[in-house]
Amino acid sequence: SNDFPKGFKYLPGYFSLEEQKELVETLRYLVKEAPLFTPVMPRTGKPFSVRMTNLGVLGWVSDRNGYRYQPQHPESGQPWPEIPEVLQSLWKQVGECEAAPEACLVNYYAATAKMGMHQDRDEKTFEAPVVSVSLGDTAVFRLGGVKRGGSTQSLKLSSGDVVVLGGEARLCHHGIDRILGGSSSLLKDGGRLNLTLRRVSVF
Ligand code: MD3
Ligand code: FE
Repeated sequence: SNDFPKGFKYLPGYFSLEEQKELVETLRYLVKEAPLFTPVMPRTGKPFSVRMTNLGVLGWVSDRNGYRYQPQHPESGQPWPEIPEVLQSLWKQVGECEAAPEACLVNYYAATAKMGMHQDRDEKTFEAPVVSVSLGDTAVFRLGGVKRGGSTQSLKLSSGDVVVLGGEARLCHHGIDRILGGSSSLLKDGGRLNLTLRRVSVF
């Protein structure tokens, strides 16, 4: 169907093109400080096709030992850079959460990258929403239910779109089926950036 789960808010075109360009410039600087790394699956060590980094006091990592949040970059050992003001402000405006975000996971998708269906369950609280920002090439996003194996729907996420995953939607299965390579010229080398702002600790 075309109905979103309760707590799923889709805000297409939330950021103007000028705002997107400014955000990309900010991210270019921050990603120099905390370079993208290639996470690997727990136990198997199979690499993700998505590259990642984080901003904030905690960042999500995956390595042979498991998934977890940690305060430092896994390769440099340095603390993650702070979450920039524009994203703190976004969280205040759409996050419906008293507490500040602790983590901003930055996912970079080359045109061939994808992300399998999963739930986000590594946080200590599911009370706070996840707020997602898409930049660059359009993604074909798949949204399922809280239980795995149920019906799913597909939605295109374009540059400047914001999605808020609160309430029931917070624990819905989701993934990225494919990237529409060349659909945006925002990123000089193509591909897609997705930012997810999160609360990790109980507040
Ligand atoms: C629905 N990221 O980082 S963003 C992730 O485009 C992740 O990079 C995808 O899945 C991406 O974990 C999807 C939209 C999104 C983010 C979190 C969700 C949808 C969600 C959490 C629960 C339900
Ligand atoms: Fe996710």
